[in-house]
Formats: sequence, structure tokens, C-alpha cells
Amino acid sequence: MLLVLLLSLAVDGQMFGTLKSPDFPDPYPRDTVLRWNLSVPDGFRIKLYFSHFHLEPSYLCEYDYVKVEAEEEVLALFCGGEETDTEAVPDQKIITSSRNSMSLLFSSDFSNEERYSGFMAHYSAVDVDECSERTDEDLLCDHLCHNYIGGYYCSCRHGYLLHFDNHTCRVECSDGVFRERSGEFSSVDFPSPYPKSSACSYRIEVDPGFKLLLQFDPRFEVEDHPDISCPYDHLKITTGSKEFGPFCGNQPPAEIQTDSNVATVFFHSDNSGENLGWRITYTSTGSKCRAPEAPPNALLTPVQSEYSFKDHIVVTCSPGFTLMKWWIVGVRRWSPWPTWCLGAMTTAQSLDQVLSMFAERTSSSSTAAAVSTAVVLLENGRTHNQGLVHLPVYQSLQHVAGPPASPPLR
Ligand SMILES: [Ca+2]
Ligand SMILES: [Ca+2]
Ligand SMILES: [Ca+2]
Repeated sequence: MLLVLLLSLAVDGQMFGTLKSPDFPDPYPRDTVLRWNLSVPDGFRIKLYFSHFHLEPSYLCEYDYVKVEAEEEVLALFCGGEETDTEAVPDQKIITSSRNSMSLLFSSDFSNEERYSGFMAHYSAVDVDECSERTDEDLLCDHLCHNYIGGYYCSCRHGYLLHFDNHTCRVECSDGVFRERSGEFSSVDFPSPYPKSSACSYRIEVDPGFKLLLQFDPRFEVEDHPDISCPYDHLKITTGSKEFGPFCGNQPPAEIQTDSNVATVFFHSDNSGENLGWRITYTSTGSKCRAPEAPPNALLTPVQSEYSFKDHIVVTCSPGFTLMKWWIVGVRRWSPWPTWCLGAMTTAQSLDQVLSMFAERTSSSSTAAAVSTAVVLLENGRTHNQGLVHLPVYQSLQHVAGPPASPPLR
């Protein structure tokens, strides 16, 4: 009559322990199946070794055996008293589980004529060094990994913040406003991979009257998906009421000619992937102005085939002459350049006389200064009486003036 002893023992949460065959050190009984299910806390794995092993030998351990399993995988199958081609013994081997559980199965068949003494084994919990092993892709630290007994934690390089997922490092990147007429900006660290888990917005604001042109660096790489439009990372641009994007993938978007003097570039990245990012160069162009003609006795620089809004022009009087009065009428209606370099009236007294004549004719307050060089800034004007649009902002060495509404005396 067969008596099969089938027993399963769960050993939870112990950090170490000893396992023995039934009746050890006396011979183990026949027809016995005994299983130990070991588990230790998360962050540990189990190390097992045998201090004594003596089981019935059999071809491929088909009679009596000890089987060590973890994660439904057989880590070892032992039987006999010494290693042969078909039988393995534990000897000095250390068996380690990949995670925090392990099971050991002892099985004896119906015979035990030689009276084998069985086994004694020891297990203990050992720390998993998550930082050096990196088995689970999802748990890797984005930047720095710190191991400790029973766990690990992540931190970020200087300038980055740990995202609430505790693994990825994000950046603060939403404070940039670009007010220069041209410039460039890029994803953080470009062309090294951009930070994960970040939402960045960049604003360009140039003076009203300008139109922004955005151009992308040929090196462009934003994580994409073959079927779905930019589900992970994307770049979006809004200019006034228009939206461009989302953009992702390996091809830079075509240049964007906006109708606006403001644009917002928004960039989102998710918590995975290593992609180079993007760089945007922007320029802005103003309305075109007709090329001004140099006033008498003066030179204009720079000489350009065309001038546009906000260009600077330098008016330099010939030696012995002083710039008396200037204004530019233009953009919509460009009149002859009413600027004079007068040699005859360079004293304060005579200048006042000229001014009073201007005032009579224009009924507006006008001032002027006697300087020999002025930098004139072409700018948006207001509609003045008589329908002229003038461009009143300029700077000179020392002078700012409101222009008269109509051309003064020659
Ligand atoms: Ca046996
Ligand atoms: Ca650890
Ligand atoms: Ca990504």
C-alpha cells in the first residue's frame, strides 16, 4: 500500500531560514512530496545553498530529487551524491532567485533501499542592487540611481527636478520670452536628448508691425508613432488665432511664415525615450519703406536696396553743416526726405528763428537741435492731419522732436 505524503509549506517574510528533508538527519521517507514556498520582502531576492545533500541517484533524477523553482522557471534539479553526466548535485553552488520568491520541491519515489540521508539547505534574503542590474526597463532612473538595502531611489542632475513618477527628470522651461527681432532657441540640451516629463513653452514677442518667420534646424527628432499622430512628444505653435502642429518625427517642419508679431511654441515630452529634439531660428520682417534720398549736404548710411520698418538710418551732415530738422514721411506715403543740413543757421539764435517759422506754418510744437549726425529709426506712424503718416521715433546724439505736419520752408 502506497502512502504519499504531499505537503506544502509557505514561509513568508522571513529573512533567512533552514530547510531539511523529512526526518533529517535520518533517511527520508519514501513516497513523499514536500514543497517550500519562500518569499522575502520586495527589493530582496533569495539566496539558497545546501550544506548537506545525499539523495538516491537516478538517470536525469527521475526517482528522488530536489527541484528549485522561481517565477515558474526551474533553477536547479538535483539528485544523487556526486555530479555525473546525468545527475547534478548542489555541491557549493549558490542559487539565487531573480525576484523575491523561490520554491523548493522535494520528491521521493516508492523505494529507499540504500537509506539516503536527504539534505539540509539554508536561505537568506539579499538586497537587489537595482542600480547596477537594471532588469526592469520601466524602473530605471532617468539620471542617477542610488541603491540601498531593500530598495533604491532616483535623483536628478543639477538643474532638473524629479518628476512625481520618482523616476524621470523634468525641467522648468516656461519662462522664456524672446523680444529681439531675431533669435533662436531649442529643446533643452539640444542636440543631446531632451528631458522627459516636461512641458515647455516659449514665447516670442516682437514689436507690432513685424511678422515672424520660424525655421527649423535640419536636425529634428521628436518621438513619434507610426500610426497615431504624435501621441508621446510633440511641438505645437500658435500665432494669434492660428495653430501649427503638432509636430513630431524625424523630419523638420517646413518654415512657418506667420502673420503675427507674437508666437508661442509649446513642447511636451512624456516619460520615456531618448530623442534629440529641435531648434527654431526666428526672424522678423517689417513693412517695406521706399529708399530715402539723402538730404542736401548729407550722407545716409547704410545704403540698402530697400529699407523696412525699424531699420536704422544714419544721417551725417557734410563738414560745416548741422542737421536742423528731420522727419520721415513714409510707409504708406513716402514724401521727399525733408531733412536739412544747414550751414547758415547753426547758432541757437538762428535756430530759434527757424523753429518759429516752422511753428507758424504747422501750428504744432516743433523742436530741433544742431547736431551733425542722427540715427533715424523707421517706425510705425500715426495718421497725422493732411493724411500723412509720419515716422516720428528716432534717436540722435541728443535730440528727440515731434515733426511738423507739413513740409517746412526750403
Ligand atoms: Ca527512492
Ligand atoms: Ca536595493
Ligand atoms: Ca518621449
